[in-house]
Amino acid sequence: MTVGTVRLTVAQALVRFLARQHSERDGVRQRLIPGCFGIFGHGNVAGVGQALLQAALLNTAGTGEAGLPYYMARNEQAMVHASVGFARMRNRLQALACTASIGPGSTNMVTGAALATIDRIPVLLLPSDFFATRAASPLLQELEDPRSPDVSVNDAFKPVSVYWDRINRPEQLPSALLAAMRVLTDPAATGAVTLALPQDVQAEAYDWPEDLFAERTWYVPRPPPEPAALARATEVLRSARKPLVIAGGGVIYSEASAALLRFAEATGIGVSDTQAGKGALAWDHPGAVGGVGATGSPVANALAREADVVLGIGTRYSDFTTASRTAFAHPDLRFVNLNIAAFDAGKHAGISLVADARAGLEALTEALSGYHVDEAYTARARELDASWRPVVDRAYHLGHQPLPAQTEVLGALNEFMDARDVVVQAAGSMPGDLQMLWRARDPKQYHVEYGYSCMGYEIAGGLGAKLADPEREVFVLVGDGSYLMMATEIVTAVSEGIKLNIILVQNQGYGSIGSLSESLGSQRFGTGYRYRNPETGLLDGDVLPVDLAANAASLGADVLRTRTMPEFAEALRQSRSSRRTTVVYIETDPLAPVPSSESWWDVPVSEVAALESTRKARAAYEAAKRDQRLYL
Ligand SMILES: Cc1ncc(C[n+]2csc(CCOP(=O)(O)OP(=O)(O)O)c2C)c(N)n1
Ligand SMILES: [Mg+2]
Repeated sequence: MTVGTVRLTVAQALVRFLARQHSERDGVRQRLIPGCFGIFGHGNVAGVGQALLQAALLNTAGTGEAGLPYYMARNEQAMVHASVGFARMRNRLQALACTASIGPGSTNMVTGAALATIDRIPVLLLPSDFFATRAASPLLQELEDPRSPDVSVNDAFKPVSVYWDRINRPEQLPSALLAAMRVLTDPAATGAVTLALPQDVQAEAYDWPEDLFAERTWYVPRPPPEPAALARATEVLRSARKPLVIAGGGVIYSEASAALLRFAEATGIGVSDTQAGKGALAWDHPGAVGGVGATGSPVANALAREADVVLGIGTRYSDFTTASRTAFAHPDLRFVNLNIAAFDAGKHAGISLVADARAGLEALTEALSGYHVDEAYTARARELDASWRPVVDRAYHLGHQPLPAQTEVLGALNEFMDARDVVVQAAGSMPGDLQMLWRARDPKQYHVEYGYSCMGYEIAGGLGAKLADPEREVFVLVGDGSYLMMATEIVTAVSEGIKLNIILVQNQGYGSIGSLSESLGSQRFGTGYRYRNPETGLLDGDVLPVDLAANAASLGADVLRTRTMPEFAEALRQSRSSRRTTVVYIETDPLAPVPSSESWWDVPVSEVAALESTRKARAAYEAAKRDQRLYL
């Protein structure tokens, strides 16, 4: 058989290849890379940029060329966040590509790459690189390392990528592309995949075998647990008197909610959730016990303290989840870890149950047949829950004056949203309040990025989530601090007609870090947005004349300014019924009371200090630290 070739540039071959990749799970096949975000500069405008243009024009002309829709971003970090929001919404079965120019355009993506890798969300990054031939070095924006001309700024992607390659020769492209697709669709290995593309190589032509461009399907597996491991896990779970499930993001990505529900109903074991797992079980299911850990609910945290067996499903056990390893206090505590990644399944000396969350839950439900927690356990969970519900209701309707409390804003939004609407958040005081108080009714309703908790994710991530599921209304909650870091993608949302509801919560600074600082004896130093005060020399002067609502309007959004909770509720209705991206602006009191999670987070306090506030905080720190333990 003679194999034909087709002459294309490296960038044209890349685009043509990406347009023909598909993923498949449970018999559902879809485009794996359905689009590409980008910002052009000299590093990619004539290479990848030309290829994207050519593909778009040939696609429109009906030549049979598969297109790769292009979305122009305003900030490269933001376009990676948007891609993460997209892939998370698509349960990691689809990912977007991101093309950036050489130098700063590319390194702007490093933060997004770290976020994707930490959150285990697939994204394909295509930073541009200096000439492979070095014909014109040093280029504009080229790092010149006197020790090695082979080093480039794109080496900074290595520690934050799950796969990294530089395409210095056209011949290297096919195997790099196949490896990239494999890693993107491997649920145990996925994250940021980086293919650095020297700008001369992007434009270089080559005779590619036609087979490179065959339609390809990448099957996303659902590996079942190994029988012996299942037997070990079952034995430990059967012996449990006070077990607790921790549902992490893996439950949602695996679409295992129905299996989790059957497991919870069959065994009676309480199900707590993490930031990525919230909504895996609807909040009002009798088995749901709320968020666990440093920002969890006192219900889950009481059950966690008493638990003799913890069944973690699809969780990485971050410090927030384990309350910095103080959440669990039973002397004979054991962990069973159901996870697709052996790395996570092995944590806390647990019984490792490496499997897809859904397949693993189905197997566990069957293997545990006949097992049920006793009546005392169920009664305890019910009693805790009954005392917690009115606390949440009160926080939702505090009537705080003169400015409303943030918990009222979250409550009003919770009561307003439909089950299928999506709330997006990432950093500040809101993730904690949300994890404790949010009543999620759908597995895709709660979208809080808390692996990297990256300020600036909110609007960009919301853009990606909306792009992934245009039928759902997306409500982005963003603090004034995060807004100032990255409001850029409002412009992208406006230009693409991607409608977002953005709730801008103004509290004049870093409210979260302010209260953290205060609790650690650092007196809210440097956390408020204030004028420098000549009398104290500190940033504790008057409130600044900054108008973020006017800023949002200047970026093309409709803006609704609200001051009271009734005005806020009315603005939510107006925003929802509008077709345009709308910013609902509200100022809240950063000092308003918030219910306690009855938990702890390890942030070390100075061991010696000239300040009495620090010395007091250190004493409290040392007392709390005594409860920290290794789970062996
Ligand atoms: C990119 C980035 N820089 C710094 C931090 C540390 N940090 C966490 S929350 C926060 C303040 C967030 O301010 P804002 O968005 O106004 O929310 P608030 O705390 O007021 O609720 C900071 C600085 C972070 N998470 N991400
Ligand atoms: Mg703030």
